[in-house]
Amino acid sequence: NVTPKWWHDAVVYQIYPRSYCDSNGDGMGDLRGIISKLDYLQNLGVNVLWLSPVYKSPMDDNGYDISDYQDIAPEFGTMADMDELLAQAKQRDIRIIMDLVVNHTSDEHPWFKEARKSKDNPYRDYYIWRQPSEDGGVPDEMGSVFGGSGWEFDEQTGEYFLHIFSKRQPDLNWENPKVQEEVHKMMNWWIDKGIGGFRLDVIDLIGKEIDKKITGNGPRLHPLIQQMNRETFGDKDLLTVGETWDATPEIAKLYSDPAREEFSMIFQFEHICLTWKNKDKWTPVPLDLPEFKKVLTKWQVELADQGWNSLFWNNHDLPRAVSKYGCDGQYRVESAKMLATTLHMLKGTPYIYQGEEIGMTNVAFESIDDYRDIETLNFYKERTENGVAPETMLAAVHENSRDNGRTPMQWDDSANGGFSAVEPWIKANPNYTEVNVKAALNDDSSVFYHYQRLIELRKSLPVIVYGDFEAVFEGHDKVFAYLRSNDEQRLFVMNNFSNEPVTVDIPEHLQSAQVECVIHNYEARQQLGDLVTLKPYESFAVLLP
Ligand code: TEU
Ligand code: CA
Repeated sequence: NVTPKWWHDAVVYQIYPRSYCDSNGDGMGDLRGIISKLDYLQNLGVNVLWLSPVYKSPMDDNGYDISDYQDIAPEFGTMADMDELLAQAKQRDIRIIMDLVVNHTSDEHPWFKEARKSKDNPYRDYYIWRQPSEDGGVPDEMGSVFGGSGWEFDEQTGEYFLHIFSKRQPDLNWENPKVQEEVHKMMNWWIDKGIGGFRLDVIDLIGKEIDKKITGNGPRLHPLIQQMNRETFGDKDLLTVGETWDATPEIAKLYSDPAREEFSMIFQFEHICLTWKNKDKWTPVPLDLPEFKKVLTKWQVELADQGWNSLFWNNHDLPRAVSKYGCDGQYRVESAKMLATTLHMLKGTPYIYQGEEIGMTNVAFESIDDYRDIETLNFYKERTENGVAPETMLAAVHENSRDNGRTPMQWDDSANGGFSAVEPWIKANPNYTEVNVKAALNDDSSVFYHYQRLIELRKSLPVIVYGDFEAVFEGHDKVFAYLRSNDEQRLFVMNNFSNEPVTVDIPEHLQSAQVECVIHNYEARQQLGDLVTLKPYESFAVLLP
């Protein structure tokens, strides 16, 4: 009973342009580099590209601090390059969705440059200012996601401004109708250029009401989103995905129930935060598979018919999936394929993060000096200055630093993984000699062809896109298995998340003397008896009669 949408069976590929492909030998990825890889992406079979920001920016947070929403950062190229990318992608039936960062701007945005000039400047209320507290300090205890206070003192006018992220990312005041109007106008300018949609950065924060201590998911939020929908993308057939860190399935319905006319879907991070102790990414804990399965199952079941799931293991803020949830050593290929099948056979729109399709892994730089991410560097400094041993913090950085996903895309085994002719802005992962696109394309049992097959299956088996989800062996601590079904087909998926063989009893109703194995990472299964033994990280999907 869901109205079909083109993004229901789409597969989105996220590009972090800074690290994708450097076409002009300056050590930074760029738009022309992306254009040169469109045939590769078309061969993989993806039909949407989500670009992390390429707008003008001082690059304090690698482009998530925007100083001109309607111009391209020279590091990435020109607006002509952007138009060329849109045109070339369109020729390949690939849509481009832009990263919309409107919770905050850069402190170099003209609006902020004006706002900080004086208290009565017309742009003052585009941002959030407060008087110092009685003792002259910060207005309140609001913190920044990147460490320290969320308030920065501005000498010029003797007031503090709010920044949930870095002090160079001042928060916009969304209660100001002029802010709403300016952002909507800019969004329509991009929509008129023929983009396929938006990824909306930390959009749950635009409803903040600081004096009531509200930041995410406040009562002002959904009215603002519904207004944005009406004023911009609502009557267009675009994919919109909101980044909302603390959403629950109930909250996700508010964002993605088509009747509410807000977004197509959201990114929620409940499965990601399971390996963070007390939501602190710098105290990582091992994967608890039963918990992991419970969360994935909950989202499949509860969002089933009143919203839509996004499906992802990693992005530019997260460690590499095969290192985090699989095995980046002996079973790198098998576990990368297992993770791919586990995710892509679920109900929802899958997102592939650049390099995930060739099983790229976390990097473990010996020195903190090789890291570039502002969040990593801020917290390394803050924690080691407050008693955490450097080697303990470096181990946490190896586990969860955002730079794990930001090392250069590995194209071949030449210097820097073929990403650039010169030393890149961040070092390449030394394993580019074995893990690279060229090797993957020359190996028909590579992770790449596994992803290509999964994408083909999504286009050919309606049960994957719209079938019901039912967890199987829910209590099992090593195997995540589930059944997808509709009136015509039953697809049974089994995934061994462990590095040991596992034997499971197959329930009667799933046993069959004849099955059609549509994908596997060892041998194809011809039948399902009463006992099945899975090899380490073995995964398969079979159509049952
Ligand atoms: O990320 C939201 C965000 O808060 C993440 O940075 C995440 O909370 C953090 O890494 C967890 O420790 C979005 C963008 O994806 C991110 O790249 C930006 O840095 C951030 O917003 C600010 O725009
Ligand atoms: Ca470049």
